[in-house]
Amino acid sequence: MDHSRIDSVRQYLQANDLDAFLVSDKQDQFYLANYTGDDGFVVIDSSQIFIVTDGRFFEQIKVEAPEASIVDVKEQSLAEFLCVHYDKVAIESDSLLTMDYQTLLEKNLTTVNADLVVKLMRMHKSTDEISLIKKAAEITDDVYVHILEFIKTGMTEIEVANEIEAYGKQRGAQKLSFETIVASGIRSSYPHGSATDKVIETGDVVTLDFGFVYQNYYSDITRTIVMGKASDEVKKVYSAVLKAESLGIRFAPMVETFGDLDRVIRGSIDDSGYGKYFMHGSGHGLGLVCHDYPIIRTSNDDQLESNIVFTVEPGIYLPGKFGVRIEDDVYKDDSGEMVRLTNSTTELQEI
Ligand SMILES: [Mn+2]
Repeated sequence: MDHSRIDSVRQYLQANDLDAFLVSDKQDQFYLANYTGDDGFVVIDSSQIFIVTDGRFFEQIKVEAPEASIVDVKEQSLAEFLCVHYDKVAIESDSLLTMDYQTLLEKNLTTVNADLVVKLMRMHKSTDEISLIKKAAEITDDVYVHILEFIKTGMTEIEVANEIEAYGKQRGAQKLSFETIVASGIRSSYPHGSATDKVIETGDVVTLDFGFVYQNYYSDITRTIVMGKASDEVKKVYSAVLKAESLGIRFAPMVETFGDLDRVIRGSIDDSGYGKYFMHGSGHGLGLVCHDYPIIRTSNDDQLESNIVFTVEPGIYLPGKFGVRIEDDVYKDDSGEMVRLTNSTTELQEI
């Protein structure tokens, strides 16, 4: 259990004149209380930590969170527990059932939405957290080197995805960050084309987007390759995406907010003439989930501070033709330098 994190929550409670904090998000429960049970709630007040759950998790709690007091939901529901002990509670809506929430309202408990309180804490990574993300990212780099050797025309996308997944797990990954994307030919113009039984053919552009989890921390990488020789149009689009990505990483220490970073990346794609074919955010935070806070889009005003790990992932998708996306995991260190956690080559690979 991380006391400085618990203290931050208690400072928030005090500053806002609240009695307790209901943690419903699973990753927040792990982050604050080291609890990994897939059912239950963590409640933090000014002096105690409670875990409200059922008997399946009691033994686990004794090991993971020995300082927490267990509340058996069979004896007292979450709503009853909160109403008996508190008047004003900060709640995370993430995994709170509407039914539980309604009971809280009926019992006249005052609630304050606190969805972003822990998410914002989680945004800044400790040295230990960064080294775990780096381990996860190193697995993706190893997989990419391997897959460049492995992939051949005549294989299906699913065969390639299976190899990516098996190799990553062999390298020590706990699980996949998300369902592996292998999108070839016209399918590469779908920003999120999961692998299918389509056969990879000569001339296909292939988008590989995958990631692995290492000790609960996520990585996420995308590379786009060509089977055979790249056409002039593919080369042109590829260099436009690569330029935008490199520019984003280079300028990140000089911009103020994540919105500014999005404008730099988007501006670069616009300048290359492909602006309308880049229809998603230019990156996202990375941590205990793959799409962590913040989402990097023009409207985001969060300061681009040091030790926030995030992805930079511009893409250009030409409908009916092909698509290119390049994605890396990075952060700004305390001296203001950008550090890359994924280090796979970004040079266009013609296989
Ligand atoms: Mn991503």
